[in-house]
Amino acid sequence: MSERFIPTPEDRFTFGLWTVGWQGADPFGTATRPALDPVESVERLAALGAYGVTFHDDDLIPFGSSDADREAVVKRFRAALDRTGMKVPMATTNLFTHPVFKDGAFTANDRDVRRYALRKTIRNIDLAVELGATVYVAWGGREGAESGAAKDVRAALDRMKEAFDVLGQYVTEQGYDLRFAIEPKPNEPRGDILLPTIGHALAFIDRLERPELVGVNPEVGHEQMAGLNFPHGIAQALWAGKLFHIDLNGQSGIKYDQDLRFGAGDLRQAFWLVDLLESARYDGPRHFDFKPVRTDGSEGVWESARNCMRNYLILKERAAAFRADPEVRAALTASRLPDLARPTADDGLAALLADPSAYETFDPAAAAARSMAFERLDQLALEHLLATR
Ligand SMILES: [Mn+2]
Repeated sequence: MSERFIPTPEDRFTFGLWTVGWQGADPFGTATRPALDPVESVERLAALGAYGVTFHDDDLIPFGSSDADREAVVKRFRAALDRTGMKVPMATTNLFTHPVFKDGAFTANDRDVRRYALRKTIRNIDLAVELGATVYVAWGGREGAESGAAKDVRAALDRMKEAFDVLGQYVTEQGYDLRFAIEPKPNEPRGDILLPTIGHALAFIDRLERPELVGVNPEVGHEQMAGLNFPHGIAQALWAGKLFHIDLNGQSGIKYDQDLRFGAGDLRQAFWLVDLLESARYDGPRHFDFKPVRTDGSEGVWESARNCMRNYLILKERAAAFRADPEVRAALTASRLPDLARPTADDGLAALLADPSAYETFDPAAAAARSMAFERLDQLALEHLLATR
């Protein structure tokens, strides 16, 4: 492959330990690859040009470890970070693997489980902050139900709010520089999951005691599983000032959560996503949450990690070429994009009501006859994406 599109830490690419560490176990088959040492993941990803790693508590410290074992693991992990210069910008809690979380964590019907989930989260928040994380992701994969009466959704949302209020109080009292990012997902593993989309999460955040501490961590495949346009969702999260983190991967349509490498699946949505993140000067980590295909061995794991970053950089170059093309600029003007950026009633309500051209003499038939010229614009984008321009 060419020497172009080689990532460096300045690109701020990060990977979850659980991504490259996925052994290939799925609901129908057992692992196809051996377990990976988190220290090896740090070293291999650093060598590939990544900026950092992220983790669930149990990715790093096996569930049920003694305090002494925990300390030893953290010491060894921290040494690998120091040696490689890798950062930990984000961490999260595993509130889904152990059977204790079979009915959820923050919204489990069982109060003891909810209290345990809060303590488990707080314990890992302390470690996350120690390792330098400023974002704490909350994916409530088990918060949901398979049947109607099993979950009182309004009560569950009260408990979800209570959890984020308590966690917000904790980080505030500790003086931590840490914000939370809710990761929406419509289903899987639960039949239906609470806060299923970016929009649901944004509306929920507004009801919290400390909404400024909570944003979203949208994942490409999760929104696409709901048939939604991911770049549109990200645009709204940016518009709301709530894009605290992002999970990049690939998904082919409405089906199970595929977690393909970034750039696989819906390539056009990936193009518009990179165009949006770069145009908006999103300055957070570009975090990959994907699964290396279970058909491949260990070398395939590192190849797919490299390709996630490579595909982002290729799309970044393609999007920049699209935006810089004079013909594209003319086409954007022909499609009236500059006009959309202009306020509609900046002359005020009174002037709007007194303006005959806004209604009395407005010619709807003439306006309806104006072509928007979107076809040409989209073909230019496609040709830039395919590198034919
Ligand atoms: Mn996923």
